[in-house]
Amino acid sequence: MLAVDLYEKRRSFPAELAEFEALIDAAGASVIEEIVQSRNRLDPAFLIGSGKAQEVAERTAALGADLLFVFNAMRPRQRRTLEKVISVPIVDRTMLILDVFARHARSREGKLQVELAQLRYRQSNLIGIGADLSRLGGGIGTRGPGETKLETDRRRIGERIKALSRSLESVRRSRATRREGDGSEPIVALVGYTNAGKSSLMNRLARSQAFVADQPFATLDPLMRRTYLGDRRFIRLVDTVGFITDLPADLVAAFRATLEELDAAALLLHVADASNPDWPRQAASVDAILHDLKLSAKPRTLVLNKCDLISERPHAGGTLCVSAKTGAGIDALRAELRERFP
Ligand SMILES: Nc1nc2c(ncn2[C@@H]2O[C@H](COP(=O)(O)OP(=O)(O)OP(=O)(O)O)[C@@H](O)[C@H]2O)c(=O)[nH]1
Ligand SMILES: [Mg+2]
Repeated sequence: MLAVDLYEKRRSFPAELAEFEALIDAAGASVIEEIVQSRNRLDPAFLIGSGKAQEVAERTAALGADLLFVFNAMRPRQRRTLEKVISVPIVDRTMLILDVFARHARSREGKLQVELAQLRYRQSNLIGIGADLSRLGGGIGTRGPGETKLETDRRRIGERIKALSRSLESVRRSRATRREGDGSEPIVALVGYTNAGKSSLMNRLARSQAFVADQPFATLDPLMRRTYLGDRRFIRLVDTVGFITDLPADLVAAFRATLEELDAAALLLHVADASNPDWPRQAASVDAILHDLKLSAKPRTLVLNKCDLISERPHAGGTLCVSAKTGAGIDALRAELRERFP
């Protein structure tokens, strides 16, 4: 794994690096060596400078690594020069995130969306595609032998993108009709950083059995459950895909339809993991993504979760502090929701 620390003041390098490793983990790979270089800026050609690139190439070969994960975003040019030096496939953060999504997609729509995002990313970054991606290098962001046939690959990618877009369209039409039959109770959507505990909170509030796991992007497909708030009041609660800093644009575009569930929501419950010291940065990322999705105007309530893990309440006046795990604060959350929807 290769990372360049650019000393960016508004970001936390250690937190983002840990997050990157969690993604690698969720993709089913493990890091055998971490190469971190500190620089003021990225090298325009090699990302890390040609001498260092050579060193990394030797290290990957000596360690017998299957892949090189690169933490920083690369321009196509930087990727190509690095690829010439490094003999193993190079996987960047976007490819890694797309890979985790691909592993976790269950619904037909989810699978189509991820594949579409992967192909678009490959297309715009001139990454070749092998005959069968999943067979190569353990299936993680692999580039495959198709690399040398970039031209035919591009044509094939273009055709596949068209076919996928058509299939997605028909899946979506049937979903839209399904939604029409739903009741008139207000929709409340759980949004937030990945792994914050949205699905756990959903399970606690709606007595549902959504999949919960201590890894990024456990949830991909939205889940809606009618939820009783007490006092004969109901809402429809929606669990959604988690966000992450610099969520790849191709992914946001591909998941736009799924995220449309958020458009229909009367309230967004922003769930943050209070036990993570990095939660304010994560919450800011969520806000930025909601802004990009044109959802800033939606009523929003911040809910700090995992409060069982912290001894001191964070200084965020009036914010709800709950634990999906122990149930602490859940009654107060229900009461707040009842007040919102009289
Ligand atoms: N201690 C503690 N752990 C929690 C709490 N809520 C969730 N967790 C744990 O946090 C991890 C992530 O929980 P999820 O509910 O899957 O989180 P999520 O926000 O749905 O995550 P994604 O769907 O992956 O974006 C799991 O290991 C949960 O058991 C909580 O209140 N306290
Ligand atoms: Mg989830």
